[in-house]
Amino acid sequence: MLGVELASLVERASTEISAASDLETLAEVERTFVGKKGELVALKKTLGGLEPEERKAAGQALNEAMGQVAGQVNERRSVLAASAEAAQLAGERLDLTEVMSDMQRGHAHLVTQARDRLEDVFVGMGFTVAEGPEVESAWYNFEALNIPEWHPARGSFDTIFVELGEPEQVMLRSHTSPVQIRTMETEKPPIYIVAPGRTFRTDTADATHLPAFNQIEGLVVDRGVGLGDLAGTIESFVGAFFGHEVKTRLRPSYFPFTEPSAEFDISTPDGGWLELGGCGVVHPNVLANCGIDPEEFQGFAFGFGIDRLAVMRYQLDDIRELVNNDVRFLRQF
Ligand code: FA5
Repeated sequence: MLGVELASLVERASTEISAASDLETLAEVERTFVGKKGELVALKKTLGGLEPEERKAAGQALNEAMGQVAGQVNERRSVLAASAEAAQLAGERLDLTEVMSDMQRGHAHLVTQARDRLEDVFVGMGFTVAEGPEVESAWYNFEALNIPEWHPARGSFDTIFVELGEPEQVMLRSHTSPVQIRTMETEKPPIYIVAPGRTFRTDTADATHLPAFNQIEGLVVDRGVGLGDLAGTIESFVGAFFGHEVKTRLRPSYFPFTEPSAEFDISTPDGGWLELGGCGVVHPNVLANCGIDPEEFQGFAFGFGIDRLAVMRYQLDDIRELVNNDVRFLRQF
């Protein structure tokens, strides 16, 4: 009789244990069956009326049943505890990507974009990128470039001097051409470099001038290169940067470090021309100043304004827009 009752009780207990979906329900089931006032304990109390032999066997069976139910409860408890912990962790997780997606991403300034693109175009043409310091000595900024102290061209660079050492011997570089000298001093031809960087002059800011602006210098030194290669290089670069509908032209000009020298312009959509920079065949004195034999090697060089190029490419009315730092303006590009 007791055996049948026990078996059905254990079965009921096991069904309820598996059905318990959280720890609280499970504790309730535990109390119902194996708690102090639970059904199995109640059954134990009925043993008193049995014969000693029967009581012993029934007691054993009851204990086994209690052990079985308690074991099942423990097993279920560890499963439920693990999933409760997982649920808690999931609830406390901080989704940082959600916070990030609410923020606005910035982008490079349009002069930086123009500079990066210029570098890409020239690297694609086989040039490497060189650089030099923004504070220069008179030797690199002028003398080695064939502009001695007495030379009138020195005045045309509107140089900002730094009060250091001898007067007018240390300056903020007024062009990127000193990088030509630094490169030729340390590298042997063939040389194919471009050198973008900041340059400074006492120019007053207006629609086409800034006192601190950016130039990119180009220098090629090799055997048998000349004016034709220079014109071809400028044309390829302008085509790659602006598109092939933009035309270039060279106008005779004068720079002490190139001979012959030219200024080069690009065509504007309104049918005009915009001066972009200077260029020419490297003067033999400049090669000789850097220990390169002008009989063996020739070269060409060019230097133009990156800010002016950005003005042209993005069709701006005024170069000062580039330094006003108005985010409403900058965000458009
Ligand atoms: C030079 O600086 C020469 N070093 C260029 C050169 C290099 C010639 C190699 C021959 C061989 P220039 O002073 O013309 O040349 O300046 C070159 C370009 O820099 C100008 O055409 C213009 O695009 C830009 N530029 C000059 N001054 C300013 C300024 N104040 N603001 C913005 N851009 C400027």
